[in-house]
Amino acid sequence: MQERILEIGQAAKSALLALQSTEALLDWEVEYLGRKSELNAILKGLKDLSAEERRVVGPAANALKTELTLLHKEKETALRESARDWESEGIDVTAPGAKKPLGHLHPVTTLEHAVEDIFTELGFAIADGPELEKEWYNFDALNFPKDHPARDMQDTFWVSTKKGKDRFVMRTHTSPGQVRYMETHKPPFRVVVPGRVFRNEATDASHEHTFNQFECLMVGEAGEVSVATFKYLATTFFERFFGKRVEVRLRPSFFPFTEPSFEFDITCVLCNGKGCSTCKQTGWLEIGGAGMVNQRVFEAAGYPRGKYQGFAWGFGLTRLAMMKYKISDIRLLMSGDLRFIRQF
Ligand code: FA5
Repeated sequence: MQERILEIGQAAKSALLALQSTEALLDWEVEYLGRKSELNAILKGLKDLSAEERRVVGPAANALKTELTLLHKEKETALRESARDWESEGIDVTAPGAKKPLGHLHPVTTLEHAVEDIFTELGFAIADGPELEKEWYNFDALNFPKDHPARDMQDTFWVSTKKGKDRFVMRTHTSPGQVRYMETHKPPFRVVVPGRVFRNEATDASHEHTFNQFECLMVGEAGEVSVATFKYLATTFFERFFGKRVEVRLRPSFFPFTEPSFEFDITCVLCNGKGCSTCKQTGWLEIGGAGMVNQRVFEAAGYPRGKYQGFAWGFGLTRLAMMKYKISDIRLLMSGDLRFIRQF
Protein backbone atom coordinates (compact mmCIF):
# COMPACT_ATOMS: atom_id res chain seq x y z
CA MET A 1 0.00 0.00 0.00
CA GLN A 2 2.91 2.28 0.74
CA GLU A 3 4.21 1.81 -2.77
CA ARG A 4 0.83 2.70 -4.18
CA ILE A 5 0.81 5.92 -2.16
CA LEU A 6 4.19 6.80 -3.68
CA GLU A 7 2.86 6.08 -7.19
CA ILE A 8 -0.20 8.27 -6.62
CA GLY A 9 2.08 11.07 -5.43
CA GLN A 10 4.32 10.87 -8.46
CA ALA A 11 1.42 10.74 -10.89
CA ALA A 12 -0.32 13.68 -9.19
CA LYS A 13 2.80 15.83 -9.21
CA SER A 14 3.67 15.28 -12.86
CA ALA A 15 0.04 15.88 -13.89
CA LEU A 16 0.03 19.11 -11.87
CA LEU A 17 3.24 20.29 -13.51
CA ALA A 18 1.81 19.78 -17.00
CA LEU A 19 -1.60 21.39 -16.57
CA GLN A 20 -2.11 24.96 -17.81
CA SER A 21 -5.67 26.05 -17.03
CA THR A 22 -7.94 26.50 -14.03
CA GLU A 23 -10.39 23.99 -15.57
CA ALA A 24 -7.64 21.38 -15.78
CA LEU A 25 -6.70 22.18 -12.18
CA LEU A 26 -10.30 21.54 -11.10
CA ASP A 27 -10.24 18.12 -12.79
CA TRP A 28 -6.88 17.39 -11.13
CA GLU A 29 -8.30 18.28 -7.71
CA VAL A 30 -11.27 15.92 -8.24
CA GLU A 31 -8.98 13.12 -9.36
CA TYR A 32 -6.33 13.33 -6.66
CA LEU A 33 -7.95 15.04 -3.70
CA GLY A 34 -11.69 14.59 -4.32
CA ARG A 35 -14.10 12.41 -2.36
CA LYS A 36 -13.87 9.62 -4.90
CA SER A 37 -10.07 9.85 -5.28
CA GLU A 38 -7.92 6.79 -4.65
CA LEU A 39 -6.06 8.67 -1.88
CA ASN A 40 -9.31 9.42 -0.09
CA ALA A 41 -10.31 5.76 -0.37
CA ILE A 42 -7.01 4.77 1.27
CA LEU A 43 -7.60 7.24 4.10
CA LYS A 44 -11.15 6.01 4.60
CA GLY A 45 -10.00 2.40 4.60
CA LEU A 46 -7.39 2.97 7.34
CA LYS A 47 -9.82 1.79 10.02
CA ASP A 48 -10.02 -1.66 8.37
CA LEU A 49 -6.24 -2.18 8.42
CA SER A 50 -4.32 -3.97 11.14
CA ALA A 51 -2.83 -1.68 13.79
CA GLU A 52 0.65 -2.37 12.43
CA GLU A 53 -0.28 -1.48 8.82
CA ARG A 54 -2.20 1.57 9.98
CA ARG A 55 0.90 2.89 11.74
CA VAL A 56 2.79 2.91 8.43
CA VAL A 57 0.09 3.73 5.90
CA GLY A 58 -1.69 6.42 7.96
CA PRO A 59 1.17 8.93 8.22
CA ALA A 60 2.23 8.35 4.59
CA ALA A 61 -1.29 8.93 3.22
CA ASN A 62 -1.88 11.97 5.42
CA ALA A 63 1.50 13.49 4.49
CA LEU A 64 0.71 13.08 0.79
CA LYS A 65 -2.68 14.70 1.25
CA THR A 66 -1.11 17.71 2.98
CA GLU A 67 1.60 18.02 0.32
CA LEU A 68 -0.87 17.80 -2.59
CA THR A 69 -3.20 20.35 -0.96
CA LEU A 70 -0.27 22.77 -0.63
CA LEU A 71 0.89 22.21 -4.23
CA HIS A 72 -2.68 22.73 -5.41
CA LYS A 73 -2.84 26.11 -3.66
CA GLU A 74 0.50 27.19 -5.16
CA LYS A 75 -0.55 26.19 -8.65
CA GLU A 76 -3.87 27.99 -8.23
CA THR A 77 -2.06 31.23 -7.29
CA ALA A 78 0.43 30.84 -10.16
CA LEU A 79 -2.37 30.30 -12.72
CA ARG A 80 -4.33 33.26 -11.37
CA GLU A 81 -1.31 35.55 -11.56
CA SER A 82 -0.42 34.54 -15.11
CA ALA A 83 -4.02 35.10 -16.21
CA ARG A 84 -4.06 38.69 -14.93
CA ASP A 85 -4.26 41.46 -17.46
CA TRP A 86 -1.43 43.61 -16.14
CA GLU A 87 -1.83 46.29 -18.78
CA SER A 88 -5.45 47.05 -18.03
CA GLU A 89 -4.55 47.10 -14.34
CA GLY A 90 -2.01 49.81 -15.18
CA ILE A 91 0.99 47.74 -14.04
CA ASP A 92 4.12 47.69 -16.19
CA VAL A 93 5.73 44.35 -15.41
CA THR A 94 8.82 45.29 -17.44
CA ALA A 95 9.57 48.40 -15.32
CA PRO A 96 12.73 48.06 -13.17
CA GLY A 97 12.00 47.39 -9.48
CA ALA A 98 12.28 50.14 -6.89
CA LYS A 99 15.57 49.79 -4.98
CA LYS A 100 15.11 49.36 -1.24
CA PRO A 101 17.82 51.25 0.67
CA LEU A 102 20.10 48.73 2.38
CA GLY A 103 21.78 49.46 5.69
CA HIS A 104 25.32 48.38 6.51
CA LEU A 105 27.46 47.68 9.53
CA HIS A 106 28.77 50.55 11.64
CA PRO A 107 32.51 51.16 10.97
CA VAL A 108 33.36 50.23 14.57
CA THR A 109 31.48 46.92 14.20
CA THR A 110 33.31 46.22 10.92
CA LEU A 111 36.63 46.82 12.68
CA GLU A 112 35.58 44.68 15.64
CA HIS A 113 35.00 41.79 13.22
CA ALA A 114 38.38 42.41 11.55
CA VAL A 115 40.14 42.40 14.95
CA GLU A 116 38.32 39.20 15.95
CA ASP A 117 39.40 37.53 12.71
CA ILE A 118 43.08 38.34 13.35
CA PHE A 119 42.94 37.05 16.93
CA THR A 120 41.11 33.92 15.83
CA GLU A 121 43.91 33.25 13.30
CA LEU A 122 46.38 33.61 16.19
CA GLY A 123 44.57 30.90 18.16
CA PHE A 124 42.49 33.08 20.50
CA ALA A 125 38.99 32.30 21.72
CA ILE A 126 36.40 35.08 21.79
CA ALA A 127 34.38 35.66 24.97
CA ASP A 128 31.61 37.98 26.00
CA GLY A 129 30.60 39.72 29.21
CA PRO A 130 27.71 41.86 30.45
CA GLU A 131 27.67 45.65 29.97
CA LEU A 132 25.87 46.05 33.30
CA GLU A 133 28.51 44.59 35.59
CA LYS A 134 28.85 43.75 39.28
CA GLU A 135 31.16 46.06 41.21
CA TRP A 136 33.07 42.92 42.16
CA TYR A 137 34.12 42.08 38.59
CA ASN A 138 34.67 45.66 37.43
CA PHE A 139 36.75 46.73 40.47
CA ASP A 140 37.24 44.41 43.51
CA ALA A 141 38.41 41.28 41.69
CA LEU A 142 40.77 43.48 39.67
CA ASN A 143 42.45 44.67 42.84
CA PHE A 144 41.14 48.24 42.78
CA PRO A 145 41.37 49.62 46.34
CA LYS A 146 38.03 50.64 47.87
CA ASP A 147 39.00 54.32 47.62
CA HIS A 148 40.43 54.20 44.07
CA PRO A 149 39.46 57.37 42.15
CA ALA A 150 38.20 55.33 39.19
CA ARG A 151 35.29 54.17 41.36
CA ASP A 152 34.37 57.79 41.90
CA MET A 153 31.05 59.16 40.72
CA GLN A 154 33.02 61.26 38.23
CA ASP A 155 34.31 58.28 36.27
CA THR A 156 31.72 55.58 36.71
CA PHE A 157 28.04 55.24 35.91
CA TRP A 158 26.64 53.58 39.04
CA VAL A 159 23.26 51.89 38.88
CA SER A 160 21.08 52.26 41.93
CA THR A 161 20.40 49.03 43.77
CA LYS A 162 18.80 48.19 47.11
CA LYS A 163 20.97 48.61 50.21
CA GLY A 164 22.83 45.45 51.14
CA LYS A 165 22.51 43.98 47.60
CA ASP A 166 25.35 43.66 45.03
CA ARG A 167 26.31 47.02 43.56
CA PHE A 168 26.22 47.35 39.77
CA VAL A 169 28.05 49.64 37.34
CA MET A 170 28.04 50.13 33.61
CA ARG A 171 31.40 48.45 33.01
CA THR A 172 34.15 51.03 32.69
CA HIS A 173 36.48 48.68 30.78
CA THR A 174 36.54 45.16 29.32
CA SER A 175 38.91 43.88 32.03
CA PRO A 176 36.07 42.29 34.10
CA GLY A 177 35.94 39.82 31.20
CA GLN A 178 39.32 38.49 32.38
CA VAL A 179 37.97 37.35 35.75
CA ARG A 180 34.74 35.99 34.32
CA TYR A 181 36.68 33.91 31.79
CA MET A 182 39.18 32.61 34.35
CA GLU A 183 36.38 31.52 36.67
CA THR A 184 35.23 29.01 34.09
CA HIS A 185 38.49 28.10 32.29
CA LYS A 186 41.81 26.60 33.34
CA PRO A 187 45.12 27.69 31.80
CA PRO A 188 46.70 27.45 29.33
CA PHE A 189 44.37 29.61 27.25
CA ARG A 190 44.27 32.73 25.12
CA VAL A 191 41.14 34.77 24.83
CA VAL A 192 39.89 38.17 23.71
CA VAL A 193 36.86 39.98 25.08
CA PRO A 194 35.49 42.76 22.88
CA GLY A 195 32.82 45.11 24.20
CA ARG A 196 31.22 48.47 24.76
CA VAL A 197 32.32 50.34 27.87
CA PHE A 198 31.02 53.45 29.62
CA ARG A 199 32.68 56.31 31.48
CA ASN A 200 31.13 59.25 33.18
CA GLU A 201 33.42 61.85 31.66
CA ALA A 202 33.27 65.10 29.73
CA THR A 203 33.55 64.38 26.02
CA ASP A 204 35.97 65.99 23.58
CA ALA A 205 37.47 65.12 20.19
CA SER A 206 39.22 62.02 21.57
CA HIS A 207 37.01 61.10 24.57
CA GLU A 208 33.55 59.57 24.46
CA HIS A 209 31.35 58.44 27.36
CA THR A 210 30.55 55.23 25.44
CA PHE A 211 33.25 53.54 23.41
CA ASN A 212 34.55 50.10 22.45
CA GLN A 213 37.49 48.27 23.93
CA PHE A 214 39.21 44.95 23.42
CA GLU A 215 40.66 42.85 26.21
CA CYS A 216 43.29 40.26 25.47
CA LEU A 217 44.41 37.64 27.98
CA MET A 218 46.96 34.86 27.62
CA VAL A 219 47.80 32.62 30.58
CA GLY A 220 50.01 29.57 31.02
CA GLU A 221 52.03 27.80 33.70
CA ALA A 222 54.53 30.04 35.51
CA GLY A 223 57.40 30.85 33.13
CA GLU A 224 55.49 30.03 29.96
CA VAL A 225 54.11 33.46 29.06
CA SER A 226 56.22 36.59 29.40
CA VAL A 227 56.36 40.29 28.45
CA ALA A 228 58.29 39.20 25.35
CA THR A 229 55.32 37.01 24.33
CA PHE A 230 53.08 40.05 24.69
CA LYS A 231 55.36 42.28 22.66
CA TYR A 232 55.63 39.73 19.88
CA LEU A 233 51.87 39.21 19.82
CA ALA A 234 51.08 42.94 19.86
CA THR A 235 53.51 43.59 16.99
CA THR A 236 52.05 40.72 14.95
CA PHE A 237 48.52 41.90 15.62
CA PHE A 238 49.09 45.53 14.66
CA GLU A 239 51.11 44.60 11.56
CA ARG A 240 48.23 42.46 10.36
CA PHE A 241 45.67 45.08 11.32
CA PHE A 242 47.35 48.00 9.53
CA GLY A 243 48.95 45.89 6.80
CA LYS A 244 52.41 47.42 7.31
CA ARG A 245 55.49 47.17 9.52
CA VAL A 246 54.77 48.47 13.00
CA GLU A 247 56.94 48.76 16.10
CA VAL A 248 55.58 48.44 19.63
CA ARG A 249 57.01 50.52 22.48
CA LEU A 250 56.32 49.90 26.18
CA ARG A 251 56.34 52.63 28.83
CA PRO A 252 56.13 51.91 32.60
CA SER A 253 52.67 52.59 33.99
CA PHE A 254 50.29 51.43 36.69
CA PHE A 255 47.13 49.36 36.71
CA PRO A 256 45.95 47.64 39.92
CA PHE A 257 45.35 44.39 38.03
CA THR A 258 48.77 44.03 36.38
CA GLU A 259 52.28 43.92 37.81
CA PRO A 260 54.45 45.16 36.18
CA SER A 261 52.20 47.42 34.09
CA PHE A 262 52.86 49.48 31.01
CA GLU A 263 51.22 51.67 28.44
CA PHE A 264 52.07 50.73 24.90
CA ASP A 265 52.50 52.81 21.78
CA ILE A 266 52.91 51.85 18.14
CA THR A 267 54.76 53.73 15.42
CA CYS A 268 52.37 56.29 13.94
CA VAL A 269 50.79 54.57 10.95
CA LEU A 270 49.98 57.87 9.26
CA CYS A 271 53.54 59.25 9.03
CA ASN A 272 55.44 55.95 9.57
CA GLY A 273 57.12 57.37 12.67
CA LYS A 274 58.37 60.59 11.05
CA GLY A 275 56.08 62.89 13.09
CA CYS A 276 52.74 64.43 12.08
CA SER A 277 49.80 66.29 13.64
CA THR A 278 48.00 63.04 14.61
CA CYS A 279 50.94 61.78 16.66
CA LYS A 280 51.73 65.32 17.83
CA GLN A 281 55.13 65.10 16.06
CA THR A 282 56.27 62.23 18.33
CA GLY A 283 56.14 59.46 15.73
CA TRP A 284 54.23 57.27 18.22
CA LEU A 285 50.54 56.59 18.86
CA GLU A 286 49.20 55.66 22.29
CA ILE A 287 47.15 52.52 21.95
CA GLY A 288 46.37 50.98 25.33
CA GLY A 289 47.47 49.46 28.60
CA ALA A 290 48.99 46.10 29.38
CA GLY A 291 50.94 44.11 31.94
CA MET A 292 51.55 40.77 33.58
CA VAL A 293 48.41 39.61 35.39
CA ASN A 294 48.61 40.47 39.09
CA GLN A 295 48.58 37.29 41.22
CA ARG A 296 45.75 38.86 43.26
CA VAL A 297 43.55 38.73 40.16
CA PHE A 298 44.38 35.03 39.72
CA GLU A 299 43.41 34.50 43.36
CA ALA A 300 40.12 36.38 42.90
CA ALA A 301 39.34 34.06 39.98
CA GLY A 302 40.04 31.04 42.20
CA TYR A 303 43.55 30.10 40.97
CA PRO A 304 46.30 29.22 43.46
CA ARG A 305 48.90 31.96 43.94
CA GLY A 306 52.13 31.57 41.93
CA LYS A 307 51.00 28.62 39.77
CA TYR A 308 50.21 30.59 36.63
CA GLN A 309 51.63 33.51 34.71
CA GLY A 310 50.11 35.57 31.91
CA PHE A 311 49.66 38.94 30.35
CA ALA A 312 46.63 41.11 29.78
CA TRP A 313 46.20 44.07 27.51
CA GLY A 314 43.36 46.36 26.65
CA PHE A 315 42.99 48.88 23.90
CA GLY A 316 40.41 51.31 22.61
CA LEU A 317 38.80 50.03 19.43
CA THR A 318 37.10 53.38 18.84
CA ARG A 319 40.47 55.13 18.86
CA LEU A 320 41.78 52.51 16.45
CA ALA A 321 38.83 53.24 14.16
CA MET A 322 39.79 56.92 14.22
CA MET A 323 43.33 56.05 13.11
CA LYS A 324 42.27 53.58 10.47
CA TYR A 325 39.69 55.90 8.91
CA LYS A 326 41.45 59.20 9.75
CA ILE A 327 38.51 60.54 11.80
CA SER A 328 39.37 63.72 13.66
CA ASP A 329 36.52 63.74 16.22
CA ILE A 330 35.49 60.58 18.10
CA ARG A 331 32.00 61.99 18.72
CA LEU A 332 31.13 61.67 15.02
CA LEU A 333 31.07 57.88 15.37
CA MET A 334 28.14 57.83 17.79
CA SER A 335 26.40 60.96 16.52
CA GLY A 336 23.79 59.04 14.55
CA ASP A 337 24.43 61.42 11.64
CA LEU A 338 23.75 59.30 8.55
CA ARG A 339 25.73 61.64 6.29
CA PHE A 340 28.81 60.62 8.27
CA ILE A 341 28.00 56.91 8.60
CA ARG A 342 27.20 56.51 4.87
CA GLN A 343 30.82 57.28 4.00
CA PHE A 344 31.93 53.84 5.23
C1 FA5 B 1 41.99 50.39 30.72
O1 FA5 B 1 40.78 50.56 30.47
C2 FA5 B 1 42.55 49.06 31.14
N1 FA5 B 1 41.46 48.18 31.47
C3 FA5 B 1 43.43 48.51 30.05
C4 FA5 B 1 44.25 47.35 30.48
C5 FA5 B 1 43.81 46.06 30.21
C6 FA5 B 1 45.47 47.53 31.17
C7 FA5 B 1 44.57 44.95 30.60
C8 FA5 B 1 46.23 46.44 31.58
C9 FA5 B 1 45.79 45.18 31.29
P1 FA5 B 1 42.63 52.81 30.00
O2 FA5 B 1 41.71 53.51 30.93
O3 FA5 B 1 43.94 53.44 29.74
O4 FA5 B 1 42.93 51.32 30.51
O5 FA5 B 1 41.89 52.61 28.60
C10 FA5 B 1 42.41 51.80 27.59
C11 FA5 B 1 42.20 52.45 26.23
O6 FA5 B 1 40.85 52.80 26.07
C12 FA5 B 1 42.94 53.77 26.06
O7 FA5 B 1 44.28 53.59 25.68
C13 FA5 B 1 42.15 54.43 24.97
O8 FA5 B 1 42.52 53.90 23.69
C14 FA5 B 1 40.75 53.97 25.25
N2 FA5 B 1 39.99 55.00 25.97
C15 FA5 B 1 40.05 55.34 27.27
N3 FA5 B 1 39.18 56.32 27.57
C16 FA5 B 1 38.53 56.62 26.43
C17 FA5 B 1 37.47 57.53 26.07
N4 FA5 B 1 36.89 58.31 26.97
N5 FA5 B 1 37.05 57.55 24.80
C18 FA5 B 1 37.63 56.72 23.89
N6 FA5 B 1 38.58 55.83 24.14
C19 FA5 B 1 39.05 55.78 25.39
